Amino acid sequence: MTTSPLVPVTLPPTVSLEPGGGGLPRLTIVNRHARAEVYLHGAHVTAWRPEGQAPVLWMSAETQWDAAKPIRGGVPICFPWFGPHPTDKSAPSHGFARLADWTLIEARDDEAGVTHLAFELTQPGCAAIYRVAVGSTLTLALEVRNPGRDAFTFEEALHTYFAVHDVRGITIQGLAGTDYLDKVGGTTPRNQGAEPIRFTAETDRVYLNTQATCTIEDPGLSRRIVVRKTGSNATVVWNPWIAKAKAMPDYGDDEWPEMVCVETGNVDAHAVRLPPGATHTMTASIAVS
Ligand code: TA6
Repeated sequence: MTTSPLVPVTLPPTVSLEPGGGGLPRLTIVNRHARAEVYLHGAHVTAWRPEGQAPVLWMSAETQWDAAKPIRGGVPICFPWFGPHPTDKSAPSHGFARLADWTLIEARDDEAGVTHLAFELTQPGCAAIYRVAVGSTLTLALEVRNPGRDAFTFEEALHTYFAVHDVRGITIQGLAGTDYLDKVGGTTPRNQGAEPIRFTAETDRVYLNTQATCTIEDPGLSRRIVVRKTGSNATVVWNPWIAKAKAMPDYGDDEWPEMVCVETGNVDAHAVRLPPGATHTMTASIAVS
């Protein structure tokens, strides 16, 4: 078994550690409810497949498995900013958390057979713990603590890539009537109206003031993916479509119909201001029906 200073805990029999893509350390979880994979690089969940289901998370075949680059697909952790850095153009898109090595600080199975992992990231001025519970539901929780003496403000998102049969055949329910910022070709305020979200072109939307549960209706795979959340006031919905897919080196030109991002976050006007000593927790729970 591979060991790593980033795994200073004893693993239960349901969890193994081995080199994954690019030799990056990967935890594999196999229990009676599901199978999952998590890289220490970015504490990045790259796979989750409940018993009897097709894979729920999408991964690009072109991801670059490089410790200096983000993994394309699964659940990137965007923190402590979302999108481009507000002032530093040299800073990585979506923050440093998904490029950092996180330390596994807990690994255990509960009495219901759900496997619980916790990862820690300590950076100057902030401390984050990311909890992953692998069962017939995948539950993710990002806890950010302010250890300092001054308040600080951050953005965050669990940038989840979901596998779908064909994005042109799905709908997303739950955001009817919700205001959003349309980020395609600028930033335009719009409202979703009564209709569910459908995809006919590049789609990049930040839905605001919403704590709603979103449901991805996927008739092609005869399933619904339900995304519940707490501690989050924004939901981002994204599909790059044709031109953007071609422009990304770690994304296959023909992969865009296979995925949709429904991202649980606090971004833009919903950035979190954390007083000294305080902790903020955001969770996403994903289930298939
Ligand atoms: O969540 C949507 C988005 O902000 C898009 O604008 C696009 O940039 C996407 O994230 C992927 O960003 P990345 O830095 O991972 O290529």
